[in-house]
Amino acid sequence: MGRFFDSDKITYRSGAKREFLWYDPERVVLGKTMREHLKFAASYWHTFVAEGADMFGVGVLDKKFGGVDPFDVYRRKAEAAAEFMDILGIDYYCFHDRDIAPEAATLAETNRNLDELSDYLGKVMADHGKKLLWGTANLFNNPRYMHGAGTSPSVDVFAFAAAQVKKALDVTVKLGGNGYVFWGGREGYETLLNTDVGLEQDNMARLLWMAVNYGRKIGFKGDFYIEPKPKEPTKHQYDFDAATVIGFLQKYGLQNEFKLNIEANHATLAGHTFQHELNIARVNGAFGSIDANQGDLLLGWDTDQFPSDPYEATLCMLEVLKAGGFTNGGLNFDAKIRRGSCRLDDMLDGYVLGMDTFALGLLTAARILEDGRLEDLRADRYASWNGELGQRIRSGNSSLEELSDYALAKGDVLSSVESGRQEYLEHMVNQLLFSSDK
Ligand code: XLS
Ligand code: NI
Ligand code: NI
Repeated sequence: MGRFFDSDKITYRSGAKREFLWYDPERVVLGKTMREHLKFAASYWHTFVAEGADMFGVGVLDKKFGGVDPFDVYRRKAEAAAEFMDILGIDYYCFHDRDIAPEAATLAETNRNLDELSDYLGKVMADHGKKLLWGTANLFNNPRYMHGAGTSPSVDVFAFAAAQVKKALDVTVKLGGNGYVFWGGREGYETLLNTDVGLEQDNMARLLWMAVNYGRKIGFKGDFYIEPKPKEPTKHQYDFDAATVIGFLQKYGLQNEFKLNIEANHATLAGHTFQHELNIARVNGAFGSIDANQGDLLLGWDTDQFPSDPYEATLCMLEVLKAGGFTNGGLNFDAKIRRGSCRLDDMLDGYVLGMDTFALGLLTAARILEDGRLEDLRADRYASWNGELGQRIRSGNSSLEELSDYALAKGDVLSSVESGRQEYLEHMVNQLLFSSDK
């Protein structure tokens, strides 16, 4: 029994009331342990800060963890976080600056709070062998950011945001962070009637460049990420989806400085699958990290549920494996329990659900790759591109004239079109997912 959570360490098939059924951390899959593959992280904001309030009601969970004065509450959050991660065997955590220390009346005072409490957090996490996957600045909560931060019409607000990013980078580096995330909470617009999109996007890129230059100057060796999201809280967010962000990065010459942090629920809000977003990131060399959660297709907002769908997790892990696995990134549960799950220990069930869902996903994705049929079929489908004509087009040595002559000589090409065999492939995935000899 812990100090904060009523649970012993949760392990693989222990028979205890909470156990992992698939997540066996030291099991080796395709040459690496499951723990190394999955690199699970706990999100500080959902897990140790948010108390379950929504637009219609107050919180239902007490996350003061017995603390009374404000600093004591934040210190206890750090201790509770380490205990929670120990129980689950989670190695990494992620935070916003404002999750770990309270904002004060002036920026100087706020920064002092952050210095003191991040020292404490760093010490607690180091004592427990926990590592920082990424840090970020909360540039969306405070009213000053109502019109945006890096895209605010006010240069003063832009400057304040820049100061906050500087400090958040300092803290991330101090705590040994492997990454730094930009999620553009209010970087978007409500109406074009009052918005200068061109200037706002240029300014956002300026802030990103400043962050890169400063981060590298102070010795940040990790990855910078952008986390795409199409809407909420603003009607239209500039970082709509992976493709939009990649185009933005290229326009401003930032493509070698940033990777993407792909969130499942943001993908579905953009009208894409999680797999699609990961795939677009991967094929553009921008795969970085993952915010693991799950939306509800009947609801139009970021419900941030714990992932429970092994099929989705399989398709996700297939992309991760094909990207060569995580380097600085990992699998951060940007997820919260439902408001009706009103006991602190319900959070353990949420994480067990999410971790086991991704363990199943990893095991099945590895089976798909080992089985080889899916990859072979895909390769076959494109085999003509390895032929003489295909090679010439690929090397840039063909022309419309040449291809016109070729097509005219053929007369028609319908006979060269093969079946896509979608149903066969879907059945195969089910077979690999559910066959008993896993
Ligand atoms: C909100 C985002 C946020 C980021 C971090 O929708 O997912 O939680 O991950 O600022
Ligand atoms: Ni997120
Ligand atoms: Ni989100």
